[in-house]
Amino acid sequence: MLEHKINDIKKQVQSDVLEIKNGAELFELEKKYLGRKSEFTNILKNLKDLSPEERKKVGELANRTKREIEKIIATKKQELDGAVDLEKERIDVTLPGARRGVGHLNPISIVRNEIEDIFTSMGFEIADGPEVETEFYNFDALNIPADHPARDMQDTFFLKDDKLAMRSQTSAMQARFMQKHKPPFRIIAPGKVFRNEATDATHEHTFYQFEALVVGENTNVGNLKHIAEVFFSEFFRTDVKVRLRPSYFPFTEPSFEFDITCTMCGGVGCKGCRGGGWLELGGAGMVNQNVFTAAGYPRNKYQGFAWGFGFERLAMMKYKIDEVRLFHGGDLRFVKQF
Ligand code: FA5
Repeated sequence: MLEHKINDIKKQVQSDVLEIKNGAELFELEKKYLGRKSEFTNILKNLKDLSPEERKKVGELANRTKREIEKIIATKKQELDGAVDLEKERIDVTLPGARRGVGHLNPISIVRNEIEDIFTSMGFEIADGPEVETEFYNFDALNIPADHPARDMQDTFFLKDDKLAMRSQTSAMQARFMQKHKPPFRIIAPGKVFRNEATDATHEHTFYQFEALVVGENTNVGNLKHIAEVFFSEFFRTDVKVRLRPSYFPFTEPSFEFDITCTMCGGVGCKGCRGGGWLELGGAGMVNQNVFTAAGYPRNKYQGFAWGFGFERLAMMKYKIDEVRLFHGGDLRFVKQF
């Protein structure tokens, strides 16, 4: 009688377990058949009331069956665990891969990296300075008189405290660097500058310049021209000649407008250079002695040259871009072309 019951329970477990779909259901099944209040536990508890022979027989069967039921449950548990893992790890190798968006350098950064590479290969150091600048470094130390129009609100972004301004040229780095270093040295100072001007295809209010500053006891215009020709030939990967035209900047004496042979026609004359064969690039000159004295150097002991060029204009020439506002416009269709 009891033996039948035990065998029935086992059969019941065998058939019930087939319906189990998850751990919670399996837990319930285990409780039902082996739990404290289960029929099976009850049988085991009452074994003591049987005669010794019967107790031995039924006891053996009950214990064996209990182990078997435990095994059925353990096997099911393994199966369920395995199934969960498989589900988690399932991959459909035929699906197209998830494309990761890769960042892109803005052409300004590309140009900046290239400029820095060329100059460091020529033994230049790279100097960095603040974008919020004092009037002293942006104007006074550069020999720019108090009544110079560049100091007007229309040209320069002054901050609330009007002794501070967003620097309007990287030349502001000249006195900063000189105060802390003794010649000879050669540096470039690349960075962002700001001007309060109406924008058009060739003018931005925020743009990048790089200053070159070379100071020694005998540095001369020939050095300026040579270094510039080496740099521009490397940068444009073509033989570039430099032309200096007289100009005026308060912080250089003499001062020059700086032209290079047209990179599109090599100087013969084309549409890009309006037939002239030359492209205007920026300002340059020999450092004015007043700048040296403002930085704490003795007058007439040193001489040096400086120039300031715009990154955007260089990038425009290199990549034949005809609109400066594209660089900071945030249009991915533009940036992704580089
Ligand atoms: C200067 O800023 C002088 N500091 C350059 C200099 C340095 C002269 C050292 C002598 C010695 P200028 O204002 O011309 O000069 O600007 C230099 C270059 O910056 C220009 O040739 C041009 O390439 C770029 N630039 C000027 N204004 C803008 C603008 N609004 N948008 C884009 N690029 C500009």
